[in-house]
Amino acid sequence: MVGQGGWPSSSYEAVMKRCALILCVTLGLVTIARAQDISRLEKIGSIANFTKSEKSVVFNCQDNSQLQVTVLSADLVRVRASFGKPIPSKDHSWAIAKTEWVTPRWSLSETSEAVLITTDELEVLVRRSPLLVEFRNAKTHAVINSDQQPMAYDAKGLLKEMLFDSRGTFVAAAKKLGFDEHFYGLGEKAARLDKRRSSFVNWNADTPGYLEGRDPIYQTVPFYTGLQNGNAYGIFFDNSYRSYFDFGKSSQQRVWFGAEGGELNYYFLYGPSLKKILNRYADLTGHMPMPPLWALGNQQSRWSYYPDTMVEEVVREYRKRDLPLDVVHLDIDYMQGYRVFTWDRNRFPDPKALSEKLARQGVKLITIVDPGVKHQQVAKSTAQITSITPELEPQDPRYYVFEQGLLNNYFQKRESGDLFIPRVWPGESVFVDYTLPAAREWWGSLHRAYTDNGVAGIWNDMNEPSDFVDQTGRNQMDVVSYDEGEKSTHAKNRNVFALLMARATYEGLERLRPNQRPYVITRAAYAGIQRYSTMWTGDTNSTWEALALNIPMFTTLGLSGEPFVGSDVGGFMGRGSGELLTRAYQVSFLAPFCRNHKVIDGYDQEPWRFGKYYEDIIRRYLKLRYQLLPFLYTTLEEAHQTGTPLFRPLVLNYQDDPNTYNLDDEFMIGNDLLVAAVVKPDVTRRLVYLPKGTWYDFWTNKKYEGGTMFTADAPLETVPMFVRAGAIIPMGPEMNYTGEKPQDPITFNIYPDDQGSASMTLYEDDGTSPAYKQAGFRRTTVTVKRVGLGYVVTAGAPQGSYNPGTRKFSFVVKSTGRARVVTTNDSGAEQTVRLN
Ligand code: MIG
Repeated sequence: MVGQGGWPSSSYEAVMKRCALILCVTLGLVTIARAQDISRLEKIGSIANFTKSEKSVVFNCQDNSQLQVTVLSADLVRVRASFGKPIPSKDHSWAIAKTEWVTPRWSLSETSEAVLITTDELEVLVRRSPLLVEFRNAKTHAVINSDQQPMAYDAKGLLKEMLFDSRGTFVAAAKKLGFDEHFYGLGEKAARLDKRRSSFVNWNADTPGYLEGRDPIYQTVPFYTGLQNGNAYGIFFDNSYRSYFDFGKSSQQRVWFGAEGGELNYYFLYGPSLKKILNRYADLTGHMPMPPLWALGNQQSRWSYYPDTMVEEVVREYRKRDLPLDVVHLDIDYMQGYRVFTWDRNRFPDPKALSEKLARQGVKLITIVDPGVKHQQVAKSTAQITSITPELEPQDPRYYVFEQGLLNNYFQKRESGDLFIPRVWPGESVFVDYTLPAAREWWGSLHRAYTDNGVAGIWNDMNEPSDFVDQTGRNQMDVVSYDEGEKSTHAKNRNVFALLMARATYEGLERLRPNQRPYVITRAAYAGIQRYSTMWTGDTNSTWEALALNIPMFTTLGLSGEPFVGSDVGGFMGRGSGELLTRAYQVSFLAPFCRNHKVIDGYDQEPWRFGKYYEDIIRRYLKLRYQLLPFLYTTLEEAHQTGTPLFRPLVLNYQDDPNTYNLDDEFMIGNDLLVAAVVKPDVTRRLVYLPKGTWYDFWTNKKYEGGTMFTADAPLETVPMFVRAGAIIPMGPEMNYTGEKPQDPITFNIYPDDQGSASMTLYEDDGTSPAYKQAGFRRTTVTVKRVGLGYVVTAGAPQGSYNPGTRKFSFVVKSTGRARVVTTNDSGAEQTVRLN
């Protein structure tokens, strides 16, 4: 079988791998090697004078460069430089959610050597000659981060050959590398957790079958945190051009970052805690809205399930086998000739009836939507063009999406004025200029083709944007985007394409269904994506190496402001096995996005496909996920509020503990649940590290003293899991889909600490509507104290206007096995329970 777009689908993998290799060699290696020596670049001039305004200080340099330092909050300062010319008046970023800050108290002082800007938390010392910026703790005056050389730019065009667009000017900043400094973040990277001694490029790229070390891959999040001696800071280099980060790889002395154009524009965030930085970063680039509760349900996908009866069959199988399922995904073959916003009526004669049938079984539909709009001959008359006709018959010579977009000038063009015509799944295609507000609105509204048919969420793929003609993006360099009137080219806009497409999608779903929370999944992204979309890690391999990468990738995404992440469970490309699939579920059953997905020509990979032995174990973990929903949802809401992700590296909870700094095969959910997953074959035991404190084995309730390593049993049936003493883990009934049953009873599993105390605050809301934004939630704080030989449990008066009604709370003290069930009252009064 030969697929569309010229890809023989039977050898999809082979073709993609060969492309990947060529791309790596010709682009990656050559360009990175040349970029390494940034000390050759022209440095910013010394300070001639400066002016102070309400929020900023503008430094005028002897070479006509300008540096602006703006105080946004006591722990957030923006640094913006322009070389050889004044800072432009246009100041816009698609990533930034908050531009109006209440300026905190700050002061300025100067000496002959330097100018000092002081807030309650930070000191920014700007040395006059040479111009060097240094950040210090305002209280201790300890240096947190300082320039290793003055900010620089490529005045002489030394790096011209390296640039994707030779009209750009390379800009860079260099920081001193701490002897024991560790680095986290940068979004989606096929790399270990601690980025020290490695370097990266950001340029959104379609990279099927990527291996560890492949760089760049799909997303760009130019935000990292540095951690030294328990002190953390963050740097968000908000520049969407192709960018570079080097954490002490090319030099023992410095960390540097730079970009192939645009401004040297970064935000400095001071902790000292990582959680505080993530909170501030979420304020700056946007908090993740609450996704619908069902998005935490188990999801199943395949390239591709069709026709409709096949989709029903998959769901029937799930139900027959008593396996939980909330969502089925439709990949590209549901469309009529890969035309987005159409249905293939032979395969899906009545999508609405299908979604209704599935809904009766508690299952939702998600459809894939690619950016490529089929380039199709325009009709003679424009009479019908503006009417919405989502159904397209196979013989229909017209395609409403192409015609409307063309008529309204929404498609990307080259500088010559010609339409830009990439080749993707529909063959010759066009892309929308999502920087145009009207085009975004139009694109969003097109989703009626799905919402009218009961589709619950949208999956955005190929949005790097991928082009089969040339995956590097070089063929797109002269594509112009409106970009707020700037008419800028691909060099600036590639990395924000997916962000804007996701935004159009999210806002469209919000308009089409105002009472439901939108749900979007994306492959590519730029910083700020969390405002609109959740994400998955693209085309992974069904290998142990790829599974091992899941953990540092999920935790790194969490440390980069993207809390809702996941990976194709079992891996996308290649063969896989029952053991691999089972171990993959033991990682992903606690990931926010838990979706099994498989390439077109791979082995079937649904949970039962490798036999009953594996299926039974997988069932146990999926059931446990559903029981843990009250805990997961509470932790998800914390991510929404504070920017602290659910799926955490240990360092996020224990940043003073050096044992956690490069721990790649353990993770935590929230503050309380630690998982020592198995990501190697044939394992029955593994070494586990528990941070200082007391821990309980989740399965046996056996107590452990942390701060040490030990060997834990880890047969295929049992992934080692531990609960922090002092925690309470709320669990609901077993379910096969969210909402199948009310959360009744809720069992509060109590793990007392050494003083006999424990506490937690349960978060609940209706799970679907935006009412949570207006206090439509319920928070119930449960506290436990040891009194004499027993325990006293207090369930505080709930806060918020959401009322789930009367139900049962069950309290179980895990250390003693004592338990009691009470019926809650509706009235909102505090309740006290004794466990003697
Ligand atoms: O060129 O839609 O990452 O999940 O199944 C491949 C087909 C396009 C790539 C996605 C994958 C999806 C596949 N897509």
